[in-house]
Amino acid sequence: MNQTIYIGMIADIIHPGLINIIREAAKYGDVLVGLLTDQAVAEHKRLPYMSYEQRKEVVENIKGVTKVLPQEEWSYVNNLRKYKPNFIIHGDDWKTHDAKLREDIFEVMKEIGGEVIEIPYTQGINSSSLNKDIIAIGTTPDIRLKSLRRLIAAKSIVRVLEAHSGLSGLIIENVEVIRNDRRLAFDAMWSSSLTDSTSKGKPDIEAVDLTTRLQDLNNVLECTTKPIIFDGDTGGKIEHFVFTVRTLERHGISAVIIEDKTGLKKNSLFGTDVVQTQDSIEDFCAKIKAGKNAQVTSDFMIIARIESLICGKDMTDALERAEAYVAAGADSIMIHSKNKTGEDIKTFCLEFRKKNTVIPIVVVPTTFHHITEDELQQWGASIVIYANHMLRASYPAMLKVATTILEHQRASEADKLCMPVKEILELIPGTK
Ligand code: SPV
Ligand code: MG
Repeated sequence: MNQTIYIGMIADIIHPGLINIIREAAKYGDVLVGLLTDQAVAEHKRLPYMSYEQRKEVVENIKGVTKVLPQEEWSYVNNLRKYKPNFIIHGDDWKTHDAKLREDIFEVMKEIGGEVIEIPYTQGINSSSLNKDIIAIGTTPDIRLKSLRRLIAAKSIVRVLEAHSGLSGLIIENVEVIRNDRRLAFDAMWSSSLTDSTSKGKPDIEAVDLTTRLQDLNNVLECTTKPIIFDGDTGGKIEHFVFTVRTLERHGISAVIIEDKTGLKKNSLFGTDVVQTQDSIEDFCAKIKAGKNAQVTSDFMIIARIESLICGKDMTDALERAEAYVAAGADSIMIHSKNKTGEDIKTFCLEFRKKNTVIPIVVVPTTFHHITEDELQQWGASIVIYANHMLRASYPAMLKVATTILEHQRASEADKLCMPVKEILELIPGTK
């Protein structure tokens, strides 16, 4: 039997550095490529541009590659133990930015009696810098639309933040934090009826029509690549909703959430302080079905939002509706509440999960904000939406600056509250 040599890679972008590693590897024996799955990548980097199957097809056809195997985790360790290659090869750049990974691999190769080959890193080109270029290249409606389902499949919980403008979208696109060697970033954006209406000085009562909301959403689409979940309010009349679905799909929006209310919609966070009329199960199911029949792609998602706990109904009603909406074809359900403890959401999730282990649950912890993502995920939630925070953060900041200018009748004191002019000038690439 030939000697085997293992290479771990994502292979979203094939560049001369990768080809060089494969060429070098082939000198040692049969080349086994451990191709990282979406799941393996998701907690550390952006999802690859291409799906696993597409990347596999590319790598299988590269000269020198003997076999492509899935690597399900970021760490190579399990695959090395499983396939016991005689060698593993890696560029020597991991000494600086992947020291822990390098250390683990040396240990496990020693354990299985294999050898680590390090080759000089190909200067001037690597996947991370090319990744930045991919963002600059942008995306297509089709790729963006599909990416929400891929994220749900790949991640333990999909993290979504509200965007109401190109600028707020840009922050969501780019902001990241490194914690325990993991890259934390937002996965997707929420186009909120509350913040879309409020930023136009209008109440959240479906007074801002779809065409107007799409104008602002278009600004977000122009400068971002991450998927978008659209707050479709009640979905309106069934006859109108089918057009909404197609319009959103055409724009590359991944999902619409519609809530089971009827008549004049008021924001859910008013709870029972205002009149909120819940739709009948039958009529809302008809709306879900009509939407599902109208969509063109199989990737677009219609998410049914249950307002029982907002409208003063009980858990049994919420669970009964969840089952009915899923039976009507909803791809996911959102359960909403304004209770501050989160206990009702927890009960709902745990009960729903007893019967249904696959349908993604969306939660919006605006009032129960002390609950962590880990906890939500343990309850069975799949998507967490921070639904209004970008607008809520900007309003007090703007108000403070406006008040400070008035108080001092000059801008000097307010200047300290603002970002430096140089920074705002350079914020948007291509400004100079
Ligand atoms: C929104 O963001 O518009 C929502 C969530 O629908 S909530 O405001 O909590 O109703
Ligand atoms: Mg809303």
